[in-house]
Amino acid sequence: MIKAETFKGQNIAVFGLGRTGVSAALSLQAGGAMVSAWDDRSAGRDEAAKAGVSIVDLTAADWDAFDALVLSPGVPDNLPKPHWSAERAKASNTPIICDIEIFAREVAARPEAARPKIVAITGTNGKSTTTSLIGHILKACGKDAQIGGNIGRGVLDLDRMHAGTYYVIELSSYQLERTQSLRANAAVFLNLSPDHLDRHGTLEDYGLAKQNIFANQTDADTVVIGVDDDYGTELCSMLKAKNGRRIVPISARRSLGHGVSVLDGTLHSNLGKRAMKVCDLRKAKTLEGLHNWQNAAAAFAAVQSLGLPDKAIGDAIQSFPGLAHRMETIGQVGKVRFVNDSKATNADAARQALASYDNIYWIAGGVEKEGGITPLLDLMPRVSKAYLVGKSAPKFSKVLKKASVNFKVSGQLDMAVMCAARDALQSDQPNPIVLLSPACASFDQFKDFERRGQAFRESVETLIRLFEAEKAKKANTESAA
Ligand code: UMA
Repeated sequence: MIKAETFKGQNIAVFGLGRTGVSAALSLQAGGAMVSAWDDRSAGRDEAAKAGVSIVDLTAADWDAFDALVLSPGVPDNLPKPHWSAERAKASNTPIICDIEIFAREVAARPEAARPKIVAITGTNGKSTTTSLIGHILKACGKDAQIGGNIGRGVLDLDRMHAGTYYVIELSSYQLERTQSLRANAAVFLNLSPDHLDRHGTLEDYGLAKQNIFANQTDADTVVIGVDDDYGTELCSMLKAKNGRRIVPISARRSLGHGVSVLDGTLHSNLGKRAMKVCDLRKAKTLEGLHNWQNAAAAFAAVQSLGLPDKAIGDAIQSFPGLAHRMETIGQVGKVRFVNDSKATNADAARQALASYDNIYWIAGGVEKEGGITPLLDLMPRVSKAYLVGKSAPKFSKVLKKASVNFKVSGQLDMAVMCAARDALQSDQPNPIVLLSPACASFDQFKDFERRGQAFRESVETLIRLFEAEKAKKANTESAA
């Protein structure tokens, strides 16, 4: 755990006692702050109390006494409707921050020579793969890499910092909009497409929240920026015009005069005096598809800027074991492969998986994002049948019906897995894929996409056990006969 010593003696309200709130409260308490923590759910409060968090009823607290409110990223302070704790904070002029801001202040408080290195990653899609890949490369090169933020462990839950630590932090717009002090040695901005608009209102404001990742960078620091979408191209030009730091464009679609690009599967670095081939990404089986090639280019550019050697980075990219919940093969029943892409919480992310396979038995739905699944209709020839789950089912049914796509409303995920597996097994198609790639958030049925992916995994594992038991029974009967 990182002790938040910069808040020593301060009176801090912490609202939301999920992963962020509990780790922030414990870190602040360990650093000597007076913490008053609360959650709307009594179960959340009870669990946090058991972990040692100081629970105080914030509905009845004197908000003028607080120096800051640490508000969990999933709790809105403005759109779609400010949470009551945010309203109380605003009314008493209490600054609203998040755990990333606390972390950033801890880093900034250390003498320059004792500071860890920070690699921060944002973008609408690809953040988690890029974050994990960067962590993997650093570890493979013998560095003490700590991976967290919007992925896995909350940032204050990571191991204590020292000068040799590399913190690789995935950052969501929810976190970045409450972060002012972060200085990233390498900041990666992958792409931007409509997402989380209920919270940010417009694409412009969503993008501006994400641009906080560059705040406080100096000319010793690096910006890595994806230029395969218009937003990234414009942002790159704007940052270049501003100057003041190294800017490395990356692309999986075109050659770049200066930057890192992937051409026909080969990763090229054009950063030094001459262009060089780094590695053949077609050999990296966990990094299939153009989107993953862009992630690999981003990871290369980020760690290269920290002084790691090109050859070692290339070797490490090829040994990347892949990411859970992202086009992750869970197992096989007969000819049917089951792929968990629960991380695909919007249409853009689901497009990547749908474009990678044929004969798809597609499980989709949940809390729909702007545009729903309409942008995916061009990929429907690859879908043999869709299985709709969650809140979006009635709307998605209409879209699929109009597009003459074969579908069924399954409601719950386990039911969808069962029906999709049965249909895929009974089909006469070669290598069918049961794909969970929801194109939706999970919050109507699960706590987050990770629990949704876990539930998919459990359903598939149950099916595999049943299938194996059935096979063994058949073999026994046959040998007895
Ligand atoms: N709560 C209330 N009242 C409310 C709303 C929430 O009391 O009106 C409480 C809940 O009871 C719960 C807590 O707030 O106890 C949940 O807070 P949270 O939603 O911020 O969840 P955390 O567990 O703190 O997880 C957050 C991130 N979640 C979100 O941003 C929604 C996690 O990202 C992140 O891994 C974690 O912090 C650690 O940093 C998840 C995510 O889905 C993976 N992120 C979104 C995405 O990637 O699209 C942004």
